Amino acid sequence: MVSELFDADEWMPAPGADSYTDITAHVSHDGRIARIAFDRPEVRNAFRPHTVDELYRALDIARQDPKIGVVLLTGNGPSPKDGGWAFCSGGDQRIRGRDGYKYSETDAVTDPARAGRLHILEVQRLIRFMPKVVIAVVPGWAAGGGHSLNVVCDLSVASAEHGRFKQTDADVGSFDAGYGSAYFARQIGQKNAREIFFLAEEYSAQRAYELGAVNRVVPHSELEREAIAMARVILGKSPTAIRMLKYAFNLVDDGLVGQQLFAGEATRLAYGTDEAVEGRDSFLEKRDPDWSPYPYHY
Ligand code: S0N
Repeated sequence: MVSELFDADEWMPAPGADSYTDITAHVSHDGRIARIAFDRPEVRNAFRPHTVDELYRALDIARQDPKIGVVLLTGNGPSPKDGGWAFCSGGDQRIRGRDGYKYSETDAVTDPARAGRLHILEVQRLIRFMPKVVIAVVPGWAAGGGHSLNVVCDLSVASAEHGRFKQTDADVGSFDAGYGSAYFARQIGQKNAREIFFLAEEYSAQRAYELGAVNRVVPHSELEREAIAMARVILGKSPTAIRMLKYAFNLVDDGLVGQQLFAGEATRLAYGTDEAVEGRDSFLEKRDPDWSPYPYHY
């Protein structure tokens, strides 16, 4: 069983799924939705570097698949130990060293090639920059780096019964000073974000909804169905409009990188115009371009 909430009729294994040990990856039968899940429920879906490598790979496969329009990011459960549910509890504290994380529990020492490599941040950027909607599907705890992943996803839906949130970074001396905190403050306001980080108190899915940290709170048994329904609505929209809107929402907070992503899409759209074709053809035909059909104002 993948997860108690997993509906086997909805999904088939994603490309490369067989090779994963710390996550599961599926696509819907029509190939349009990806479901990527942390699969370490016995540690509240904490991630080790190996987990992050797999997660990055699965997300990047989804990013490059032209049919996939929506990605669901979730955590499998419940824990076989105590029945607890988690989205993700952040970095695996058992293998954290002074200069980074050991690759896995069996590593004798921290791998110097990976030491200090905060590569969950690369996953955050991939979610943020991919031209598709990523929905956090939160069946239980979102804590530490898992809390930050919820922040960075485009939309979030949480379990009413088990969805719980806590930003433990200051408790364990490991802080996300990027999207996880500063962008979070943009989402829910400075005072609220500072309270969540400085006091590190647990808060409920309902409170997360009231703060604007999740979009919907639904009965636990409905969680994945609701996420799929949201994805299906989004898939009914124009892919170009969704992509431009995502990059427009990002732009103001992402500085020149945000502008670069938005501009890249604008350039791609411009390539499709007769005007741009005239520019290319005039060069290839070694003649002056004729811009006369193209007005300075529409
Ligand atoms: C999630 C919490 C609140 C759940 O509490 P609950 O329900 O009482 O369960 P527990 O009994 O505490 O946990 C059940 C079992 O799971 C283990 N476990 C839970 N979380 C982790 C974890 N993160 N790492 C390792 N093990 C974990 C428990 O130990 C327990 O195991 P057993 O049954 O054997 O006793 C609660 O569990 C909790 O507070 N967890 C820790 C949350 C936390 O502090 N996470 C780390 C925060 N920091 C980060 O995530 C940084 C991440 C990161 O990598 C990063 C991000 C941004 C920038 C840089 C970095 C970087 O690389 O450093």
